[in-house]
Amino acid sequence: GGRKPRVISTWDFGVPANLAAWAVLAKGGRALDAVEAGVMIPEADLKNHSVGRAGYPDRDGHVSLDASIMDGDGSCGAVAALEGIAHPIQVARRVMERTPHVLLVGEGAQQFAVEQGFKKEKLLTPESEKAWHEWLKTAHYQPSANSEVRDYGKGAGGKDNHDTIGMLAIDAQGRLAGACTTSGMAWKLRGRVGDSPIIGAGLYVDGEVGGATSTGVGEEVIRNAGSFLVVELMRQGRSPQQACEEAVMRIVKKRPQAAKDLQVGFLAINREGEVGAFAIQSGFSYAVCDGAKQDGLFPSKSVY
Ligand code: SD4
Repeated sequence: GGRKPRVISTWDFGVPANLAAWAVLAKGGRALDAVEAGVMIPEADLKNHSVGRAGYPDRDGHVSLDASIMDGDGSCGAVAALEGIAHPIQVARRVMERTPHVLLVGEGAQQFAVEQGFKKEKLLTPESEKAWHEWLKTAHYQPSANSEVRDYGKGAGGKDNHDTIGMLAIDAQGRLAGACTTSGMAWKLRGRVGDSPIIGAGLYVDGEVGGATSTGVGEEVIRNAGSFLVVELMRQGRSPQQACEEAVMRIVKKRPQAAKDLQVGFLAINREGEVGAFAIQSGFSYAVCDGAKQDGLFPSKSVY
């Protein structure tokens, strides 16, 4: 006990998300409640086309959401390819707390959500539908390159970088938790699942060590069990910064040609509250909120 609470999250939209988490932490609340409340902000944001309700759809026009949540004690829950439910992180938490399972997908995840009282609704916004129709004109999908809808060159201070939100928090009692939520890659194949709902890929938390989360091309993160790797490196004594750098370099070394054109970023915190971040491409930013400063936003270091 007796820790200084702190919450960190990916990208510029992490700043308002952190504030919602901070409202929980500042009252002495639980890290798990904080990260859930925090990531619900971008999930609800109609201007955010890569998380939640207003997320861009898959190739066939379905908005399909991925989310995971993990507590420092090893409890975790996730949903993947969930359609028609606006707050996948809440469903992920229900999977964790009210089922013997860790991950529910697709129709089964939706059925569970409805049984739990979540409203089924149409998520595709008029704006997202318009963007999808634009994309259909060429139907060009290049997952390895910086996506047409995400400009990784615009980082901290940039106008419209939109991406997965990954959030990690430590509360006043020293408990750690993390959450990650996304609509995945725009125009993906139907059924495609990224790293965000895969425990150990897009999110991993161990209360004795720290937590990590990722953003970018999920396939690369899954291949390398990214967030688990970051946490294991911290367990072996690396700082969060060193651990994020080593995990990114693992990805780059394995596929150096491909890595030139794609983005992966890691964000990590250890149980002392030290923070690290590293990405392949420049433009990744992360937000830090603690008792000293509530709206900090920092550019991550990167390979390129
Ligand atoms: C995914 N990592 O589904 C997520 C989404 C993301 O840039 O961050 N895209 O692969």
